[in-house]
Amino acid sequence: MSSLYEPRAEHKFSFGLWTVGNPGADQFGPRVRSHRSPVQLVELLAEVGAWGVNLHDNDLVPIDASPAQRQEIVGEFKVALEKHGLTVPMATTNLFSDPAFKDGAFTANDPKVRAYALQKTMQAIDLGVDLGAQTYVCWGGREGVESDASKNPLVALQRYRHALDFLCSYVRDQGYDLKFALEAKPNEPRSDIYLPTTGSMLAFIATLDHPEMVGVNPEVAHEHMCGLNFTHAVAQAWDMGKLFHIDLNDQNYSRYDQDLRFGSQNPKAAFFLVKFLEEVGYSGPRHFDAHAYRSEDWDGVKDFARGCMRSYLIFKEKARAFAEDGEIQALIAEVTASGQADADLLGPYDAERADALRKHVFDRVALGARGLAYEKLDQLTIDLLSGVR
Ligand code: GCO
Ligand code: MN
Ligand code: MN
Repeated sequence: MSSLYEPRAEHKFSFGLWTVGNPGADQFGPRVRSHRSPVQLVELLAEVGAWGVNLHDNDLVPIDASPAQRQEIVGEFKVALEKHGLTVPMATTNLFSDPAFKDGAFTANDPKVRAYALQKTMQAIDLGVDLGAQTYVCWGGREGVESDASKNPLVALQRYRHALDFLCSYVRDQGYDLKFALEAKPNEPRSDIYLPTTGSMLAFIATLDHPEMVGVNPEVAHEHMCGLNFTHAVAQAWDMGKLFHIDLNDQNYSRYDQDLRFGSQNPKAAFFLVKFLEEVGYSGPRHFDAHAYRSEDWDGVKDFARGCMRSYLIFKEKARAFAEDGEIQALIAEVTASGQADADLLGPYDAERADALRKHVFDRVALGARGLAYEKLDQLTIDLLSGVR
């Protein structure tokens, strides 16, 4: 095994406590793995070579812990982080497990639930900042409905906006160095979740009081669940300067929420994603929001975590090979080649150029007849990815 594929701190690989700590319960059966404490999970992550560990408030501090218990738990956790050299780049709030949130949190119909959700999030922000987090993820797991009879979608959006405006102001007031990253998901656990795609989140951010404090945390599985191209969503977020964080995993298109090991299901899509992130110079955490198959014991969980990071690094190396492959690059250069005439026609708008363009005579038939060799290009990509090239 080459050291090229060994995780290092500079790669910024992180996992949530809830990912490697997932005990393997599903809708049809109970947990299959024993409980591991946050401190044990930090040890596990250090052993596999991760850089960061993320958490929901209640992954670390039980929801009914007393202030003294909270202090003790957080203290022990900090000691473990220090001992193993792990960092907490991101934190978030569990606004979906407790029955109080069965109708959502920020968008719940009951105003007391909405107020409680804000209180819980402020406390979780304090905890995250105390642990060093600079990104705060908001995933609206139960911000949705089974029936539109229960909630007006416009009112729900207004409530959502109020919550985010409130929390941004709170962070500003406290002087915290913290940005929010909104995570879209189309469904699960609700039938329909509000703001279902990264594109919806990006549009919503523009309506907030402090849009500069808010970006997105796109997740592979969430866009794939609704059949979308994840890399395209990430590209749009990047283009807008809003790619604050990313959740990497994998997912069969249109199935239930699977949280598979990164790159395991759709390696070609994972390759183009990694290629994109590396080529634009994304410098944030590479967070794996996935979990091991239910078939696994704790050794299997380590195999899962190592596999996520290894595949990322394999695709990173393949992206380099793609960029340096003469035949591949020649094909790309051929279809994108432009002469002076194209440059003249495609410059920025001015009246003269518009006039020239109106008068220009195109050989439309020749344009349509030209073969683009994308079959060849894609097969070369497959050859490259499968290691025969
Ligand atoms: C999911 C989500 C969550 C969130 C997490 C952080 O599908 O359950 O991806 O794992 O990312 O709650 O906000
Ligand atoms: Mn998810
Ligand atoms: Mn996620």
